[in-house]
Order: sequence, then structure tokens, then C-alpha cells
Amino acid sequence: MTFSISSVPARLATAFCALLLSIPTLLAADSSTEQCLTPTSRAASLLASSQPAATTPPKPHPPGMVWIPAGEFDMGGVGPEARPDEFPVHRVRLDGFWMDATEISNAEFRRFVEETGYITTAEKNPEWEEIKKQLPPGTPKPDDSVLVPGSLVFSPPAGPVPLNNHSLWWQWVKGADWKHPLGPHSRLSKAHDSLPVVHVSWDDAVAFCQWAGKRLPTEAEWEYASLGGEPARRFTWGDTPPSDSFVPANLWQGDFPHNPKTLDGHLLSAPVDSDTPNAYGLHHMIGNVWEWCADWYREDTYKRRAEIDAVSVNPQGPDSSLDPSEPSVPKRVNRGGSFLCDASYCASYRPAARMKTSPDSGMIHTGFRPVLSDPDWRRLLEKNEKPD
Ligand SMILES: [Ca+2]
Ligand SMILES: [Ca+2]
Repeated sequence: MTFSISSVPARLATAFCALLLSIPTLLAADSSTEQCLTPTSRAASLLASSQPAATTPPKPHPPGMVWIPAGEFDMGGVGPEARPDEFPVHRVRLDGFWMDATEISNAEFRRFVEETGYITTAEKNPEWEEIKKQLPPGTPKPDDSVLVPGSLVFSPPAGPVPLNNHSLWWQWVKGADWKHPLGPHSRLSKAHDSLPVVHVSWDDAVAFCQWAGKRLPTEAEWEYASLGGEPARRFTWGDTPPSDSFVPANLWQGDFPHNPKTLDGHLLSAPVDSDTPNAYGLHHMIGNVWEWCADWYREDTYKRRAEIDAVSVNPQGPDSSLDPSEPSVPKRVNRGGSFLCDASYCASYRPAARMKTSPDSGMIHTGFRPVLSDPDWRRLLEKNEKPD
């Protein structure tokens, strides 16, 4: 059971306009076009008139990817859920790029592992010398029995808990990794091929992208693509917050974190192509699993950016990370929210919502989707066409 995350009202308005325009004897085309436009689509049309034509590059197109046309948008928070690190809203201009239509699936990640022998972060022993850099000075080394491969798994408590302590629903599980999402007893089978790969660190995601000749999106590219060509707005689907009676994406329903209702049919992840895609053809940009971006996280990224340029062109993120709440832990950006997102906790099912995670951390609700510039795609084609 899946639900649409696309801009249905805008699509219906477009279809209605097309119907009216097909009856020229009843309505003059110019006036009917004006009357048909909703405030949202009117704004999009005005914006589009100042942007380069959305021309899709010539075929062949990279398999499984959709074209995100060049353009400008207002990057940053909209609505009461927006957090301080989403401000100031600032103007960003991006070149066009290709983006995977779906989050990377278990089947795709297995192919990478089988071809390269790659071992993910969660499958390796944690290195104390690296971990202690992120802990308060003097933190004693834990017993070696603790420093074994594992990852973070969602573990719902038996009853209501304070929401200011995530350790009450997150558990470090030895033996949890992308092949064993819930722990050693939960080995993946072919039946799970279409689910998004999870428990991948930022380093794992980058390794996959390099193998595929692709890269992770910048957070500007991710936010722009999630909007599906619409102006910046509170949610990708409009202004209505998700609720138990409105489930526009694979999120959390019920009381978080102890009493799930799974009204969208999924307690955890859903197949990567199981929803209605947005106008660009992208599935599950909101919800399902969080998606790694290339950028280092800084709380003041937008402030620093807005001070430099009126319009930021293809912003790549800061040179290093700084999260004031955990300054010793370098973090990369995640976007889009996950099947655990709920209004009572993080409300991160928004195009502008930013999350930050240490690049060596995999979790059961975190995956990724690569992007590719068109010149890089042409170079890849040329290289593959040359005989060895
Ligand atoms: Ca769900
Ligand atoms: Ca997602």
C-alpha cells in the first residue's frame, strides 16, 4: 500500500487547463490560460520565464536517471516547522543534472559489492583511535567486546518515553549491516531487492558513486530536485501537514516512537519505486529513507553563503563541518526525512529540512541516491564505447 508524494493539485489544474484549451470555440486560449492558473502554478510560470529552457539533453540518457533542468530557486525554510539552520532563505542557481529516480536499492548495492568486494563501514571493527576524536577528552576506551561491527537499529520502546533522549528508541546492534538490517538474524533475500539499501555510511555511499561514475548531490541540488519544478514551499505536496488522515509519503503514523499505526502500509522502508513520483520522475524524495548529500554540515552555511553572493551558483557546501551542539563530531548533510519522521519529533518531511550525521555512521533509516552531470555522462559514454 503506497501513497503519492507528487503535487496532485497542480497536476489536476494542468489537466483541467488542457481540457479548456481543447475547446477553442467556447474559450479564448489567452484568457482561459490566465484563469486556469492557480497561485502556485502562476508563480512557477513566472519563475520559469526567467530561467533557461528546460531542454533534456540528447539521448542516450543514463539508465534509471531523470533530468533535472537548470534553474533558480529560493533555498531555505518555509512554514512554522522550519528550523534556524534553514535561514536565511537565499537565491541559488544550478546547472541541470541527472539524478537517480529512486534511492539505491539492495539489488543495486549488491551488484556493487559483488563486483568490487567492498566492505561497508558497519561490517568493520570500529577504530578506537577514530572514535575517541569525537568523544570528550579522557573518555575511557570501552572493552574490546564492544568494538565489533554493528550499526544503529530502531527499537520501539514498550510505552511512551521522553522525546529528548533518542537512545530510548535507537539501539546499537552487533552484526547489523546492509545485509542484516535488524541484526544477524535478519538476512536479506531476493524478496528485499527493491527495498532501499540502509546502514550505509557516507563513505559507503561515496564509494558506490565512484564505482558507478556518479557522485552524491549537493544539498542545494537535492532540495531543488525535491521541489519538482515548483517554487519553494512548506511541503513538496503543498501546505497540508501529514497526519493520521493524510499520509502523502512513507512516514510515521501513530504515537512516536512506541505505537506505530502504519497507515501508509510500511513500518520501515518501502520499495524504492512504490510511490507516485514527483514532476521530475523522482520517487520517495520525502520519507522512506534519509539521503546522504555531499556537503559538510554547518549550522550557519546559509548565513555565510548569503553574505557573499546575491545568487549562489552551484554551491558546494562549506570546506569543513561545525555543528555547535557537537563541535567535536564532523558531520555530513542528510535530506528528505524517513519512515520514522513524525510531527511530534522532527517534522523533517520537508524539502528544506536539514539533518546532520557523522560520515562513518550508518542507520536503518539512511540511504542515498546519486547524481551525474551531463558532461560527466558524455565522458562515461565515450569511455565505455572505447575498446579495452
Ligand atoms: Ca510508514
Ligand atoms: Ca527518501
